[in-house]
Amino acid sequence: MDRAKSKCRSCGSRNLQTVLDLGRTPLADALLTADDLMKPEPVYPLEVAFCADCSLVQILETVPPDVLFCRHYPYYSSFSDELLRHSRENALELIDSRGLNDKSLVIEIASNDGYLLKNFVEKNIPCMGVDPAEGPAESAEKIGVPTLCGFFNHELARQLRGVGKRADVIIANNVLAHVADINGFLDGIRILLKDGGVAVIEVPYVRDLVDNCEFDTIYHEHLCYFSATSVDSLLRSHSLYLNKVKRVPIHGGSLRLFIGLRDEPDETVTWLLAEERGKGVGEFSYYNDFAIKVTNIREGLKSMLRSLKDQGSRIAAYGAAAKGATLINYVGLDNGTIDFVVDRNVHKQGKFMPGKHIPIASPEKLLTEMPDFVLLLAWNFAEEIIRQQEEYRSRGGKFILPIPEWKIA
Ligand code: DWN
Repeated sequence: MDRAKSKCRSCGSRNLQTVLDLGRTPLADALLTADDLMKPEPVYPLEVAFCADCSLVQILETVPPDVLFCRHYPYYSSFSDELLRHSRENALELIDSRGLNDKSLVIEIASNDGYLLKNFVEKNIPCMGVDPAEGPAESAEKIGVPTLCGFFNHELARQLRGVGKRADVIIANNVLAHVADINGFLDGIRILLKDGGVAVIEVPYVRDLVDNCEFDTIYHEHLCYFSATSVDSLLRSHSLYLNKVKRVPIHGGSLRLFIGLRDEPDETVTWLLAEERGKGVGEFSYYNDFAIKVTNIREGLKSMLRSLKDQGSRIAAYGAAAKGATLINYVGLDNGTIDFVVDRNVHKQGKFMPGKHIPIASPEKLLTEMPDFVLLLAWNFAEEIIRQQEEYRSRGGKFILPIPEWKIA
């Protein structure tokens, strides 16, 4: 989709200005089997634009959701201890602050493998998950999390309300940014939320993306990159209101949005909106030099890795993450530079990275092969992963963190 024909996903404006163009890239979570390597691999434009009217940063291309979140969607939330801890903290805080009990109803949209709702099941609080990816949904059911395998939208919300379901709490983490029909999605939240209920939604924060050059978190699943300014405007157009907001470090920096049916913003909202105005987050100039910084990161990483290879070093990577696919494809790291990628998600092992077809193995391979360096593609979990790999490091192995500037850890 070229920019001239595109309309803002939130406000419909055509006043879109390109922030960064990562070219035509494969789908970040479309890991390949050995058989797939012989077949043509679909690639799609990955261009990021800023809407001058509502400040929403967004990609222009919309890949059909059933292509992105298909049967073999490989992302399972439970492979990160930090994400499990972060999610449990969120759940227990909600149970306490909202006084949830066996008469309440919690609905999570994009509930994945039950990683978060299991905390409500444990406390006998009625809950249900909604997720279109069959694998994770089956995993959730296996641990006792009732899960409806499908996409959440306005129609599903109407059906649920029609059978008397109204939620005290709706949770939707890392999904609002993924939704093509964002307007139908938010209308669905409005009709499903009980009066006095709260929707708690986490989205990657565009300021962390820009300030820390997290360009690799740009891929086709992430249609929108929110600021408090852009999300406040989007919510208001659906009679939903941002009443509290919290910056959280997960996934490279996110916003946790507390949304209600009444317009009652607290000081966290007024303060963050004012701070964003001060920083110019609602102006194109804030994003102006992002593309230049990203190009510099690419060139710096490429030449550093090339010099390591010239010295005879062997390099692997850790994390068959979606962000890892964006990085290796944009920087141009193929199996001539990266020998293999390791990941503890068993659904990814034995497959190949999109685009560069680097093989994915289990983390044990770091000790059997002892590469000199490991490029940490899952840098957002650096502490957890490096702590696990003490043995590899004690034998002299070194990690390379790729952004915002590469460094050896
Ligand atoms: O928005 C999304 C984010 C939340 O998750 C999804 N659309 C896709 C996905 O993005 P990602 O793949 O970049 O997410 P992660 O969770 O940063 O990926 C980390 C990868 O590293 C996973 O494949 C799991 C793996 N891992 C591991 O092998 N050992 C992770 C940890 C913590 C570990 O110890």
